[in-house]
Amino acid sequence: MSRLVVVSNRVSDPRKSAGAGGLAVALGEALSANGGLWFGWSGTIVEGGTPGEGEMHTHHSGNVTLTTVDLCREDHDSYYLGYSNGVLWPVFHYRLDLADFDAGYIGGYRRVNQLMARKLMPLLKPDDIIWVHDYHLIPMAAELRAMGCKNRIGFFLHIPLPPPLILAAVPQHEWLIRSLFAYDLIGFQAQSDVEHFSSYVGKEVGAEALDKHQFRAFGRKVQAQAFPIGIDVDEFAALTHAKEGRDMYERMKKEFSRRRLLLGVERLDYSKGLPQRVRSFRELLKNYPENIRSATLIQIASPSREALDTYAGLRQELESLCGAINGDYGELDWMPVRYIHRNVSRKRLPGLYRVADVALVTPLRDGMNLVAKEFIAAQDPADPGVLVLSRFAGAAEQLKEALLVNPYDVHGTAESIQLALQMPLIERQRRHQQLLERIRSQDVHWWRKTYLDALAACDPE
Ligand code: ADQ
Repeated sequence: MSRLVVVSNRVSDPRKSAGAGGLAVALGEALSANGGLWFGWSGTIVEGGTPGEGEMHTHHSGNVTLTTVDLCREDHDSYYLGYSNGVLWPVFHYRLDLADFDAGYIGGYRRVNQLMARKLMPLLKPDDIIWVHDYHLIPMAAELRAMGCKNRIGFFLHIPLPPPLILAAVPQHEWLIRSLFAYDLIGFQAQSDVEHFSSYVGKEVGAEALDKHQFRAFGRKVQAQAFPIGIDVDEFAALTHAKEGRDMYERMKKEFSRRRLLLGVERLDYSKGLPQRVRSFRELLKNYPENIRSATLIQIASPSREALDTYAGLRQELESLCGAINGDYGELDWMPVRYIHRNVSRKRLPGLYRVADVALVTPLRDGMNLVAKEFIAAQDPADPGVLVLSRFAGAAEQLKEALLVNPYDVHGTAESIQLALQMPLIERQRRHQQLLERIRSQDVHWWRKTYLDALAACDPE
């Protein structure tokens, strides 16, 4: 059996990752199965270090080797904050208005990918299978190939790929796509991403489409396919019934026995549509005043990328919207919105999902969105809550029995929330059962296996 090498921006110890989230657990499992190497940035920023250089650290966790590389401040700021999160993240989420196209960032992005490839190359064995993750590391395979790497290399993009004319706003768009042709398999979250890839390479590169999924350009053949990521449904259901999940459920259930609970959980990110959601909730209170004093929105938004100005601005906007709604509609003994700018522990989160009558998962754009799937996994099948889901989340391609909304349409979203609050039990049960089947048949284990089987089956070039 070939050894698996996972490359991602951050690395987590599989032995400590129980409860760290499905992805870390699934990758940890794949690595532990035959022994493996997990390679990435250490999380350490060296002040005053030399660009393009970084100390390497290795430790072992069972049969998995964890190897990480430090980054100097200049590299971190241009690679991670600058190009990855200041250019690629906003553009890939269709937010050209928020991108910061500083010409200096690309140098750092290339330098770090080269550094990572240079450090990884001597650690590779000829039959290793390499799986690179996400937008931070798009040119990783091209760098490895330039150093003579002949291994099978796969890539998975966790965020959406935008349509050609949006992608073309990135000054280096051609170079990025050319870099993708150094892989053997490109995994996307959704069919729409594959379509965008196919139309880009057809129009801009003149690639030859060998079939629906295989493209030839730049002297290489690449396979591009959707592998929608899932969650570990059983692990999540177990967490719901474990002590901390149950305690959370019982405490909140007592409080919400006579009130309806609407719930939002995410990183505080502009892709998640938080201001629009709060406005929709306000519209709900205005148009359906029976919800005043009886419905509460709990919005948990954990701190994220606070070094970037766009994120600080979003925080202010959200605080002011929540403050205004509470000021205008709140009573001495009832506040419409509880906004919490913190993480909730993964052990308690399932209990909170289970109490909620309605989950509001309304991103403006999202690769997949795992919160939607976690919410489904945590419901009581006898009395399940309703999922209100943005049609712009990758998850909407699968979760057709959710109430799909256009989050930009504040009025329409408020109408759907009202529908969710009024939905008869029998319809809630029917929708939930179908949603549960969907997240079960394509869970995180299915995702990992299907991807790695497809990578193993690729013809090496
Ligand atoms: P994210 O944008 O981070 O992931 P998501 O898929 O929802 O979004 O995953 C977030 C994870 O963090 C979930 O497991 C959730 O429970 C947890 N989480 C979020 N906010 C939290 C909070 N306040 N407290 C506790 N836990 C919280 C990126 C892409 C997604 C894609 C995933 C996986 O943007 O589209 O689904 O990667 O590929």
